[in-house]
Amino acid sequence: MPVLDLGDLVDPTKYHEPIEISSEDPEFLRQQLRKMLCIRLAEQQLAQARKEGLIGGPVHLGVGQEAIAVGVSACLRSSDRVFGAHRSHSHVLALGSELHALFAEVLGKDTGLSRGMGGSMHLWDAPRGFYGSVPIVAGTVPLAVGAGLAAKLQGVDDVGVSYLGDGAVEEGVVQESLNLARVLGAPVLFVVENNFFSSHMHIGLRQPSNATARFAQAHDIPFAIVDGNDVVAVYKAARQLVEHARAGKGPGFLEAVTYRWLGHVDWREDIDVGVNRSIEELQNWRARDPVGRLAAALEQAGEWSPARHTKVVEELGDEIKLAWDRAMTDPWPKPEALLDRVYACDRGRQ
Ligand SMILES: Cc1ncc(C[n+]2csc(CCOP(=O)(O)OP(=O)(O)O)c2C)c(N)n1
Ligand SMILES: [Mg+2]
Repeated sequence: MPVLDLGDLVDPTKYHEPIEISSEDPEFLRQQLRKMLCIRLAEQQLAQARKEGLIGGPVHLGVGQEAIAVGVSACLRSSDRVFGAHRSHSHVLALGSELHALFAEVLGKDTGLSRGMGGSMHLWDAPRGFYGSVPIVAGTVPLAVGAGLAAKLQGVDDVGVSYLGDGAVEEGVVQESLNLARVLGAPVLFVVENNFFSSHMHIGLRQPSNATARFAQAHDIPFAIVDGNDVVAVYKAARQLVEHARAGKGPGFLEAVTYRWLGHVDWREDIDVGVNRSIEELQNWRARDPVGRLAAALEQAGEWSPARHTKVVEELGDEIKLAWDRAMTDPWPKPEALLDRVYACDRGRQ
């Protein structure tokens, strides 16, 4: 059998055209566009603030990858159990977390998602279905399997969701998680955001194939490979796999091919340090913009306009400014919170 491969999805000169939207309701698509724009602008705010030295810890930004979290979240409900990792701002915002609570967390403030105890890489918003992100690569993957299995044992049709990167797939625990999920029939969706890089190393130097879905194939888990910069493609594929899991048929695996416009961490583009990462490649990926391609498709269908786009960007800009300014003036956690919350975050929020 030939080794699975991503085909022309890896060619950054392709897929620049407007996405195919005829199957979806325009109002739904406008909501998806607004969400992607909100995530983009929020992360650009974080990039700028980090550059200005206003944020103490590192921030891993996913600018350019917004369609994945937005498309997947459109298939989820707040009783599902979602887990992320070091690059998870989009995951929480797509589930509906407040901008202010995210910003406050990144700043280490008492009002943050993890009450200022975690920063950018330790997010938590269980009321909206987000059970946590941690910087240990692949650390939350088995937790998502456990959470999905718990739903099954509880007799509810909620699902676990594990966002992970192409680098994370190389951790042994991911193979164990895939195997366990399949053998126990755990309702869990593995979502690989394949942006080709693990820190600065390209997948071509790490793996014999660029397709991580071959691990799903090896574990007999149904999978889909999609253009991760096409929110409709992500949504449709995720919906099918989530429905499969909710119906008690076991796990699914979605490989979404994408690219991060910024470097591994913080605001720089890292075109000078990345192996195989050139300015030409970056420019081509910028042209495969998930936001621009949906906006263009809606415009072609007469459902969007440049004036409307500008208005939404302005509205979101105001929302972001308000949330940021509030987070900046919020209080720090009190020192005793260290003993109270770090090992009992749930209790702290009750
Ligand atoms: C167990 C572990 N090993 C190494 C690291 C250092 N590290 C942080 S992020 C990262 C790359 C992860 O790549 P990927 O999973 O593809 O996610 P991406 O950064 O591309 O979103 C590495 C190696 C870590 N945090 N944890
Ligand atoms: Mg990666």
